[in-house]
Amino acid sequence: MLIHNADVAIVFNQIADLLEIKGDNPFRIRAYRNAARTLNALAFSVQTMVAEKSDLTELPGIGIDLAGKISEIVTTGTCALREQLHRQLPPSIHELLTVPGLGPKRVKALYQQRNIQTLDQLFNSARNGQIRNIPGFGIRSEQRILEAIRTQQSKKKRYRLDLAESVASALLRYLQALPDVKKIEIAGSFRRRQETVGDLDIVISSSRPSLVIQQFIQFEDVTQILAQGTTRASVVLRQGMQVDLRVVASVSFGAALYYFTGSKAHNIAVRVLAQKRGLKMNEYGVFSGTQRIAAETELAVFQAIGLPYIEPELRENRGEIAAAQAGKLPQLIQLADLTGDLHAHTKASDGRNSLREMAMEAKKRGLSYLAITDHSSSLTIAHGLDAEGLTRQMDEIDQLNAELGIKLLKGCEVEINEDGSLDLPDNILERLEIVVGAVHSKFGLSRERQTKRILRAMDHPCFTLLAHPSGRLILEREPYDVDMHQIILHARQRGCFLELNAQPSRLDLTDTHCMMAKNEGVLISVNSDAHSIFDFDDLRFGIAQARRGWLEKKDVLNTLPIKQLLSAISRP
Ligand code: DGT
Ligand code: CA
Ligand code: CA
Repeated sequence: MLIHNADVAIVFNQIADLLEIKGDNPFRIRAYRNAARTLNALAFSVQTMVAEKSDLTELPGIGIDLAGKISEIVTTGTCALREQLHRQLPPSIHELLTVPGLGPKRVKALYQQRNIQTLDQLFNSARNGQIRNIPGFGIRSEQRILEAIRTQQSKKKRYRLDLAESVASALLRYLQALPDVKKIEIAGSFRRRQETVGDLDIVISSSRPSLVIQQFIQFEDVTQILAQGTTRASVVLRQGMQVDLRVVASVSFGAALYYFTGSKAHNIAVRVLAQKRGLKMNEYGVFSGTQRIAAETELAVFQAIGLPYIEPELRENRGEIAAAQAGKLPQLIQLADLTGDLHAHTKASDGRNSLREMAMEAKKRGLSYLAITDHSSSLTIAHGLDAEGLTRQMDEIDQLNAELGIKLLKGCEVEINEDGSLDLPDNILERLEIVVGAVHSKFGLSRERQTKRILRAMDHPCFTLLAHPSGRLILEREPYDVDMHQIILHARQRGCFLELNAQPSRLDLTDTHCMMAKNEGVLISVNSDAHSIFDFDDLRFGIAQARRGWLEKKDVLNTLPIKQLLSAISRP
């Protein structure tokens, strides 16, 4: 795991904040802050120093204790002291630190004098005039807090990608039908296929921009016009989502599309690169002096600054620019690369279609195998199958396999019990071709116990792959606390696999964990987790997420032809 000096500095500043809120010794707090500053200013990597066993105490302001903390952080990725402090304070206290103008001193006063622990409590107290009398605060700072929380909340509202898609589609159809709209593309996080989007950014080319703007704001779902000019407008739709529109001339469509696709961090890094080549770039093009040398297509823009085309999903400034320069961009996986799907349900548990219907649909979509993985019995809300039910289903699969022309694999989505054991007897597990282990209970275990639980489940010789490894539901439920790096390393050691669940409410693994698995050489299975024949549609969301995680065809288990797949998942 690559850990930068800045990462260590962040941990030290967090520790200093937490110590300060607790009212710890000011000298100790200052030592952490100074150490963070030292680390940020350092020209060489402390992780390398630790690896080379250099003496960290030779760095200014770093004593034996801090040196120990640094090596702890660069080797484990975390710090026991920080976790301990987190446990001693309310878990939501860090929310308060995100409010502009609230540092640890003020958070300490709010917490200790008014017992304010969450943003909601802060907001309500401020609204009720209960902040102004705390020493160090006044009516003005009370108002500033209210304003800051309001803007933070309006900024924070995000939408799941699939919901954004459904909102966008009607608007897109309306705009595409306008005679003055030449090219149109939704840019921003939507085009980068981020799992959630804050707003939609639409780029249009037209020779009559103000007319297009007029028509845009007349769209039936527009409920509020935030801004309107001759080439741009921002509106709010009935569903609450903001849409920013830019209308440009055809000659600069590529430059505008590139700019508004972002991400901002990517744009900034690319602009620096252009500057190094003596070029200027913005949403109107790439310029050499006053001469525009590229703008019409994205590809032309990339070429003008000496780069190959970089796919939108990669544009997050996570190394894609260096990879592009080195000719080492990944050949990203595509939906058509999938040869099968290793996680699907039928009416036998909580699915809506029969085994035959699911099989026929998967075949229709060009898949050559489908694992049937209904729930095991302890998941009663999903009417899980017991040993007898599974045996019946296996017989049915044998019959269909002889008839349908798509290979059905005998599987089960097996509950991982709290102690890491699996929820089916061994003699049944041994008869299954694929065992998809899943956590659906006890989300609140400590990081250590939750990680142990999953590692132990993977130790079972029949375990094939870990379903939705983090358990999160996007914008609804946080992931449970686990050490994903350790899980990935264990998967490699055990020869098992991790799922990228394609449901747009899950998209679990996350993009960065996909990247981590790839770097550690663990294959990912992009699965629909279909509960009806329509859910195979979700595979494209899974593929988008996989692409954001830099995955190539070779990194994905279910791109293998059936024969190789069976040998990859077979038990030793
Ligand atoms: P979102 O809407 O929060 O999901 O994320 P984005 O990436 O769609 O961000 P948004 O809507 O604020 O802006 C769209 C794109 O415009 C962004 O990805 C990059 C570009 N952009 C916006 N602000 C800046 C800026 O200050 N500098 C640069 N270089 N690009 C920017
Ligand atoms: Ca956006
Ligand atoms: Ca925007």
